Amino acid sequence: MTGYFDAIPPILHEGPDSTGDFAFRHYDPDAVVLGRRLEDQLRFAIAWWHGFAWPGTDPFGGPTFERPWFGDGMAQARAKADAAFDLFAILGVPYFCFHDADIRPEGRDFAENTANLDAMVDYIGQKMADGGPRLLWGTANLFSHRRYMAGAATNPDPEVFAFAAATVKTCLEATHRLGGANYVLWGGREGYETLLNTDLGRARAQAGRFLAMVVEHKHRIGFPGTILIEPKPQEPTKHQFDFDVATVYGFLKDFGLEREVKVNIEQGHALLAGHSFEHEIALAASLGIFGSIDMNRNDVQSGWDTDQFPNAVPEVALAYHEIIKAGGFTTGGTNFDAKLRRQSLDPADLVLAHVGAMDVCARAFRAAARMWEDGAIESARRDRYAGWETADAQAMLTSDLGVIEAQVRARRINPVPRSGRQERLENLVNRYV
Ligand code: XUL
Ligand code: CO
Repeated sequence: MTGYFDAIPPILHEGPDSTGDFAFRHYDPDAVVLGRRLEDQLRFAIAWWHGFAWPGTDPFGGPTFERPWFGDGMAQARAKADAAFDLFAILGVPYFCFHDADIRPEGRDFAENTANLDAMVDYIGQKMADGGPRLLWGTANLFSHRRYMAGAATNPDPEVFAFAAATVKTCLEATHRLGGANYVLWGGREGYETLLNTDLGRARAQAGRFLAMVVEHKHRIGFPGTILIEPKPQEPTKHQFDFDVATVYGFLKDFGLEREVKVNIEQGHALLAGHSFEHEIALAASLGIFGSIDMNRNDVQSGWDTDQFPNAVPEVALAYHEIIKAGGFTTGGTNFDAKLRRQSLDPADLVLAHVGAMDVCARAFRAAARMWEDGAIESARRDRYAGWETADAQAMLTSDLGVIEAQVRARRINPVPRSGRQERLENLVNRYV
């Protein structure tokens, strides 16, 4: 132990009546829900970048956090990893996620970046071997360094494309070495600020080839995990190419990658795209590309990505209901891509943010599971589409407009509108959450 979280005990499940702050009320990892342990259903992961690398800056102010591991050297990177594994142990989370830039110091060039990364992967690998948590996903930070200001794969400069491709190769290999379950690509700068200096078609083709090369390399090295794209409509770039799940699916189809790549859906990104979280999950599942989730929430009034810890059980329950319907997680999980508010300075704040989020998710998952087991929503959905189960309705889908017109005339079809029963269904959900 580093001593940073010294005053804080391991968090245990004490049940809903517990009065302590440092306790789970709803998250009992060993409780069996829908035939699996809750830990295996939810597959919680902690995000290295928000928890340990982010210093509390905002567009108007500098760092507010003073973590003892802040600094540029390898010793600081190791101290950061030590603190991270202390937090993982206190919370008992089964997974973590990282970008290369979160775990290693920035080097002067590609060779130094890679050497730093390799050394930190060795260090983290040893800590994992001691019974620590596993890696849900690794990724490359292709958006913070100034070389990426005009994009990585989509950059007008082929040397930036090369640097990014070489970097992803090293990060995919690092993820493989650590036994990662997935590899994520979030294209934060893969888009543009102004069309006046942008060749859209060329940039999109570069991104398609880049992704295909990542998939080819995955197979070359035998990485068994899933490649995931994380959609987001804007921020930091004004127009991002991976706008939402539907856009990503069109992109994957275009480059023949729809069976190779799935999506990591983030709650805040869904809202920025004008969708609900559950819409994005349900759509991805129906297209066969649902992979994993980044669990957070946005401030509903602010209109940007505030990455707050989840705290609304009804919202989270609807998201998990769609995940349960999709058959649950396979390689994916629930990654807390969420950060503290910048006034939350204490080590305890970092612990309690995760305790609350894990409890909200557990409570929501249990509610969603009850809703699923009772068939509350699903049977109402089935009833609404029951007309399509008849032979006539099915036959219509393989006929043509002329045949259908003849039937409308012969059978004097004259549809009678039926209630969508939205309020009744909302009342029903409220009985569970
Ligand atoms: C940014 C975001 C990223 C990705 C990984 O909004 O969500 O942290 O999750 O690059
Ligand atoms: Co994210």
